[in-house]
Amino acid sequence: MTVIKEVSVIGLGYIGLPTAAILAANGIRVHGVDVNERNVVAVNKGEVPFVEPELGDFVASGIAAGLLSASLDTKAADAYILAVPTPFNDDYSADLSYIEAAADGIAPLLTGNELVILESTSPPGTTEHLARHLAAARPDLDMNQLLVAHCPERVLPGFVMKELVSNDRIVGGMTPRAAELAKGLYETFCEAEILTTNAITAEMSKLVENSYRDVNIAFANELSKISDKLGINVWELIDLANHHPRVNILQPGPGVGGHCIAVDPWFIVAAAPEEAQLIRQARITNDSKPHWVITKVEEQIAESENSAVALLGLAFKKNIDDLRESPALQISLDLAKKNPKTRFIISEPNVDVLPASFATLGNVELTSTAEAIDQAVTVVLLVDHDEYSDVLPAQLEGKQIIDTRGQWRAMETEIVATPATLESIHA
Ligand code: SAJ
Repeated sequence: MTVIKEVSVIGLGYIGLPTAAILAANGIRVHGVDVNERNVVAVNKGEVPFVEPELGDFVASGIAAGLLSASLDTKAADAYILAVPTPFNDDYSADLSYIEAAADGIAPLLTGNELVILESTSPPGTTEHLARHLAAARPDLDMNQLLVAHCPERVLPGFVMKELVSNDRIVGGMTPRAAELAKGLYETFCEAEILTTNAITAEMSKLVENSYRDVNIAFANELSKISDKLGINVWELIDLANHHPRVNILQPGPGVGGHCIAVDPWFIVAAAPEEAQLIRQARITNDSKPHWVITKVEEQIAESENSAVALLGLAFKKNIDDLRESPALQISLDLAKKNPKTRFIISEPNVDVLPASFATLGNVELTSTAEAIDQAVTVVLLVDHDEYSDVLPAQLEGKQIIDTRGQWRAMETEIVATPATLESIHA
């Protein structure tokens, strides 16, 4: 096989559906496959079952052109792309069951010479595991004929349709021929550089990128604890240090959230537990930050008993509605459970209702930012949503402030100069 005309994409989520749609936009016939019937029905109607700018137009055009379709079962094609989840188990090893299930759907359709690409973020050795799984299911096929490659996604949610085209890609093949064929497929829509390597190096490159960020955020989070102990303003400290031409410290916060940076480093730790000391410690340091913030808030609660606390933000990072692995959510939930006599007034501009995990808690409510601040004695800023930049110094006067993101750092000098009541804890 040299020219790929038909592709089956397994998993129509945040990565699979954009990939399917952009392939269709470039003239390839694409079958999307998903276990969730709701997703299949939506895609066949030209709709997108989640929020991602520009994706709707691509899906609608693909369906209208007859180049994109979706189904619950896998359809035969020249190439298969797996974009299914790889969550981790309780012991931090990866759960490969979604990959295996996708492979089981592909195996009976293989005739030999097809290309199979794994896009899911995976521990080192997973592409080989996939190849062996397919070979075991089809002993009648020559294992050397199976063309299996790994091409990790690197796109940032919210910018997926642009970054699919503009980001460099890494393609790792089980064989050089598999890598070259996969490169040719991505060249149909990717305008940036496509670099080829072997499968395990491609797997590690993705994990290393996210671990690099995790380790650097852990450094910033450790600095915030040290600075708090020594009475230093950590935001000023980092700003000053970053004036050095070769220093670029990231920003501390209430912890690291999302389904990538808080997860991927564990795959490296599981693969090389003795060697991955720094990477493991970064995970521990970042995971300890929510508890540290909770302690700070509880110190304030103890000082002003039974008074209301405003919690600003629940999302895992600014200006999104994604609550997965969110430290802000964890902090809010734990505080409300541990302090039943305290009233917690939550603001989250990007959601309309509190998640179900709050349902049994009578001391929590969701309201507007202005109202939450107005009714609180202690104000805890957990996410740096743009909306919180509009808060005026006058609204915070007389309140205890815990700004875990440093979003109000500039305002602080203005406030601190006037009422002695405002105390900032630099998280
Ligand atoms: N964070 C900080 N301080 C910082 C930067 C981030 O506390 O200075 C926190 C954020 O608030 C958030 C978490 O880290 O809780 C992760 O946010 P992020 O914006 O750093 O990354 P993600 O998880 O949205 O996306 C990452 C990206 N990877 C890298 O930047 C190396 C993206 O390119 C990947 O495609 C994505 O992971 C993925 O899917 O793996």
